[in-house]
Amino acid sequence: DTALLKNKFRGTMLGVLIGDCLGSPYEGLEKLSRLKKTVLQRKHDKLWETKFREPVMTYTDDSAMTRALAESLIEKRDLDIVDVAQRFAKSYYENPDRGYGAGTITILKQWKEHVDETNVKIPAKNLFDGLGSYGNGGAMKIAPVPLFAYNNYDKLLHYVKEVTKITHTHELGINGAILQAIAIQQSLHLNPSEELNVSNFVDNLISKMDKIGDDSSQLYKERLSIVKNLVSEEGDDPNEERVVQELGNSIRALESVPTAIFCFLRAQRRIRRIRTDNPLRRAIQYAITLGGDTDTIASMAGAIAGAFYGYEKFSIQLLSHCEEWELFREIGDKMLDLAMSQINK
Ligand code: R7I
Ligand code: MG
Ligand code: MG
Repeated sequence: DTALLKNKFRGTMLGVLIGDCLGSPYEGLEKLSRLKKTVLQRKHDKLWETKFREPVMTYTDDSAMTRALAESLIEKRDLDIVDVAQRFAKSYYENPDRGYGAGTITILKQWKEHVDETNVKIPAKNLFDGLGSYGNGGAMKIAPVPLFAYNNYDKLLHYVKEVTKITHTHELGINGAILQAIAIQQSLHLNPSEELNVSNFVDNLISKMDKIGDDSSQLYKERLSIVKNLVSEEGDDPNEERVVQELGNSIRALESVPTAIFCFLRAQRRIRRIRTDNPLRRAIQYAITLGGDTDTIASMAGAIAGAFYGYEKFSIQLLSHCEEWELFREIGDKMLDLAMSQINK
């Protein structure tokens, strides 16, 4: 069904953008107090439901790098990591104040003068005493890859690794990007008018991480079992303290990708003090209440939720408050054309 797929591709790109724009004012804060949750609720009521004139909410590195990766895929009609690196560096120098991670900045600066096949992979390898970064920067920008390879799991794995390694070579950083990409791919294939089978969703992720079979994928598997336990808890008040303690809310991939998946899954049903019938909004708003790396966790949860529910769950009022939202929607459309041309090849 092309109409549904078009919706889902748009929803994925816009989920990245909206989660990032809404989450970034809270980045680095503690999990929100009850009072702050009420303030957040009112602010989001206004943003999602009313039209008003206000400076547009700007996006951060998460959306900037996602956009650059998508535009490279669309232009080159395949993954060309040198072109991707050039675009990452270009968009960094156009606006260096989007909150990039320190390690990523080091890489972008080394690419400034010239990038080619011989030096594209070197800066990432040298980071953190040669261990490479385990930050969530690989996962935060991966959404275009599950769109590109939406029907092909092996291709997804291969492309995620190829593109992630130019910035994140630590196994935890790469597997975090793989997990986020698989979660988006799974969402793209599900029918949003049917109730989501939450435990199937997690079990599929667990078995795919299991097949990867290295040490760090085991750590992700453990986190995913925690996700499953937390999601199955009854009541409408998921204890944020425990969620943060057991899953994390940090800039590390291991402490944020499973958390984002949890936010998406838990938002299938009511959450106390988040008053909305819209589960996509609930996922993003809940991610923000956890504090920590809010732009990235809300953006990753937004991408998974957007891939599941599609474009229609975003209100036009909200979209119109976000920088370049029309461009992100258009990128979704172009990614769909590209993905289709790949399948028919
Ligand atoms: O992963 P990265 O691009 O950062 C993404 C985050 C998101 O939250 C964005 O919204 C933005 O705020 O930044 O950037 P990296 O610099 O690769 O990783 C992020 C941080 O994780 C680093 O600056 C380090 O503080 C830490 N880190 C490590 N510390 C020690 N040893 C990552 N890898 C290591 C490591 O191996
Ligand atoms: Mg950011
Ligand atoms: Mg962040």
